[in-house]
Amino acid sequence: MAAGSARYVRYILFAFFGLAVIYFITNSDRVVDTSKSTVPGTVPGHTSPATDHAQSPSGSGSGATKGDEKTSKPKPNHGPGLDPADYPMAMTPNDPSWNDLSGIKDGPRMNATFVTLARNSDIWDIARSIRQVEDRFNRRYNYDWVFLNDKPFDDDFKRVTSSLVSGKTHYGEIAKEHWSFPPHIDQEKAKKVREDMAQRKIIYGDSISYRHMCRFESGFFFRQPLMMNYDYYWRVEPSVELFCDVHYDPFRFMHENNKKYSFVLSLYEYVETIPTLWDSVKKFMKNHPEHIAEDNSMAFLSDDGGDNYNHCHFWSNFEIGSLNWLRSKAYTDFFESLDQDGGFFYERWGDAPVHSIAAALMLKKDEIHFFNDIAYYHVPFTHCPTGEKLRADLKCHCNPKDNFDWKGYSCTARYFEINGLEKPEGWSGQQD
Ligand SMILES: Nc1nc2c(ncn2[C@@H]2O[C@H](COP(=O)(O)OP(=O)(O)O)[C@@H](O)[C@H]2O)c(=O)[nH]1
Ligand SMILES: [Mg+2]
Repeated sequence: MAAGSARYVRYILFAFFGLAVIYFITNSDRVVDTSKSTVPGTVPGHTSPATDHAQSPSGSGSGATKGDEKTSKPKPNHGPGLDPADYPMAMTPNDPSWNDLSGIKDGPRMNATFVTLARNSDIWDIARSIRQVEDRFNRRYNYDWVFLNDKPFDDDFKRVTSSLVSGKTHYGEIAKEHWSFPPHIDQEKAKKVREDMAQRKIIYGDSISYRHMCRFESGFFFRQPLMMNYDYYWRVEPSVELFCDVHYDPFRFMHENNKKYSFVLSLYEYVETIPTLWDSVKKFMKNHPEHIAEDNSMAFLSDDGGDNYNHCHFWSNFEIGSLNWLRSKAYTDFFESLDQDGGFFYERWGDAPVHSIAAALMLKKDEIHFFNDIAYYHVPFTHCPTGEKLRADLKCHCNPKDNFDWKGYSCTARYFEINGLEKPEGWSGQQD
């Protein structure tokens, strides 16, 4: 009897010990999980916005968060260094894994980042843009995002943007010499131009900051310290919209197809803002014939073999491009030559014609890409793919009637023609 009850006591003790061990394991796990979200405004896998000025463009393997390790789920198989051949991209609905839009996408990542130039006051307008880019693409890829400003970003801006971006966020303040008048500019002459443009009601004609912005985007964003270790960028502005799912990685598409510059909208530039830009370009072409590509897109820019500029340009508020190309001697020689001529201040040269002319003259035709499947809006123009099936496949929410591509003021038809490309289904009904 005594031996029997001792046995029961032993069973009870074993059971109690077992329960205690289980309780301890579960509880300690919860403590670790909670601790990763104790820094306000941060998300697992992000650096704290208050301290994050470090450079760690990792090609974004950052989807593997602590949480994944603790719950011992299989680690997402993505990041730099994986063999692309093992992870073919789904480019059409017929390709396997086309419909796999949940979770983090397996496969290689490019050394790439989103980049946004913004003021603190742009916070809610850029929040809208980020949310759409994340929902339509980046939540599955977790690429980094670099924010640049001529003033320090405030904590609100950092907190809100970091909470929305799925990759790492970095915040950079632009050096004075990249956001000011170069010494050779005659201040009196530049002032008179602004006054005259104000009278003629030319958009942003009297603005100094807009001119610094255009010069910065033309010549300096790609050589900011935070951008130096990346190979590709995707420019995102406040208040833009993405209307369709992006099923594949456009950075990887650029890399694998040797594309250096891309666009979704093109149009004619306001003549009043660039009266002498083409003269400067012709001077550059004469001084640097070595930088002009043989199979270039001069026919996109000029209807008379280069004598006159037809004002066509790619709209640079959307760009996915190669940073190494912008940092090349060809592009930097081009920018330096234009900058010396002073038109960023004596006129109001925009970064869109500057990038576009450079791409059209110094890249081979097939290094420039039109992303028909990235549907996009920046006031006041929309790129919405023609072709009902494509829009349904991509779950687009744009009104096809808003598509600007085939209207008279767009240059996209010209791009198609000079490249011998077949226009997409439904284009001919959209010409007016
Ligand atoms: N930090 C900073 N960003 C600016 C300034 N002016 C314009 N930007 C940014 O530069 C980009 C182009 O400016 P935006 O006002 O959109 O010009 P628009 O698209 O040509 O009408 C946007 O990303 C703006 O947030 C400025 O003075 N400071
Ligand atoms: Mg804009």
